[in-house]
Amino acid sequence: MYSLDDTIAAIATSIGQSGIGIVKISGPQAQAIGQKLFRSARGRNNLQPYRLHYGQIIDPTSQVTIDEALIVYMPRPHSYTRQDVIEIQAHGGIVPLRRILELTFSLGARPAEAGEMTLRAFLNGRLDLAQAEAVLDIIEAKTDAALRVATEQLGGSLSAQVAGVRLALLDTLAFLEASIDFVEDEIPLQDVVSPLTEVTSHLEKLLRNADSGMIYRQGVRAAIVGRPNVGKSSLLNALLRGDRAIVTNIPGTTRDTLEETANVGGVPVVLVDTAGIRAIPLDEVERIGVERSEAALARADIALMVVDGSCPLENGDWEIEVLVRGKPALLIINKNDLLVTPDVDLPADFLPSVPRIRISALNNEGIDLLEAAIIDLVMGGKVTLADTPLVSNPRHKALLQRALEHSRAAIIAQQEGLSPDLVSIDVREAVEALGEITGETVTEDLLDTIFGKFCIGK
Ligand SMILES: Nc1nc2c(ncn2[C@@H]2O[C@H](COP(=O)(O)OP(=O)(O)OP(=O)(O)O)[C@@H](O)[C@H]2O)c(=O)[nH]1
Ligand SMILES: [Mg+2]
Repeated sequence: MYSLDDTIAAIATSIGQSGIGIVKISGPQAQAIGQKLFRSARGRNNLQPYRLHYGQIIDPTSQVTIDEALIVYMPRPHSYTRQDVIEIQAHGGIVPLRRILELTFSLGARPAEAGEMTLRAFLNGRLDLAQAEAVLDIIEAKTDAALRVATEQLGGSLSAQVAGVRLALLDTLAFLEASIDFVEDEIPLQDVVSPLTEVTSHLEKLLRNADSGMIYRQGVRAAIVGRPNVGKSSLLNALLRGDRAIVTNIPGTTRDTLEETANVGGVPVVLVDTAGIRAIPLDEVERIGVERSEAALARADIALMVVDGSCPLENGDWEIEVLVRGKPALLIINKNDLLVTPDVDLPADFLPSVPRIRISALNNEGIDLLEAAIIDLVMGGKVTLADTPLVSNPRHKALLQRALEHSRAAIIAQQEGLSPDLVSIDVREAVEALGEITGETVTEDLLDTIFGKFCIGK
């Protein structure tokens, strides 16, 4: 079992060179340790709660000064972990921060494990599990939209909905269990089907938004494919609004795949620029590059297929078309600026029913339309950052689905007139699945997996 009795310490800021860095101590001995290694500039060493004290960090045995620092003492329960917490703001170099951390160890703290501060916040009831997971999502957010989804989850929007549904299920469960033990006329009859139906429609509503939520949180991979020289690297640069990839008029410029994350309407899109695919590569390097392009296409969630709109399709385009078929894709007709007869359409059987967007990567024309088309493609036309909280975590989605399946099974069992103990089995399963989202029912293994993904010091 986890221990909350010992005192843990860690560097809470990232390791490197920065203006300041923070060492954080949490646990019963935090205040004593803070007191021992701090010497106030005003000569008073008494750490008053929630006040920023200015002074020096000193090695208590040698009296050597380690750094100039600010220190704050946050007594329990009004701290991140709901334990006594000391935060030391020192200069953000590796050496001073390590020295301060080692001092805390010599005074009785032990190194915090990854995510252990947040784990303590969870174990002490300050955050539920979904909120704790949101902390990591905030740290890892790659776009404003991802950040918004995560802060809402940290604020408890998802937890509140899950708790509400779980409560309704518990109510039904209580009735079912009571009817197992008593004959029917001893307890007031209660409708089972309609509250369960309400539960299923609530869960369906939450699940409806899960895919877009996960896309905001995790992003998508998009492979940019096409013949040599059609403008794939130019497109990558246009979407990144920068000069990331080398662009030349020599076919075969890009020889290896290149990845960059672009913010497309709030969705983190990992763009993979690939070597132009041609059936007979010039040399060994290009042959390997082409293999990598095909592998990148296979791994991607969506394909952005680029063709040169200033000339008719070539055999090479058709060869790539075969590789793209069946994948969610956009057909990007580039070099629109060179178009002599702009409305000559490509054959309808070239990537049939794939949306076509004309752009000029060179002049940045049509890039906003392309971005809208990418969003449409990955969100399936339904972009939702609206009222229902966005389920953005695959773990939550799987548990909501499990709860939904068991709720549906319980409705069927009830309608078929099965005995209350049989109906209650499914209701209980649904309750447990929801409890795993917020952490009422969790195993130590699950907590290890979740908090193991955090950084040390968080
Ligand atoms: N006129 C015009 N030229 C373009 C456009 N997009 C790209 N080009 C030019 O086409 C040439 C090839 O562009 P790249 O972006 O390197 O093409 P690529 O598909 O990455 O080529 P490889 O890496 O060789 O497969 C360069 O000379 C670009 O300036 C466009 O929209 N209009
Ligand atoms: Mg290129």
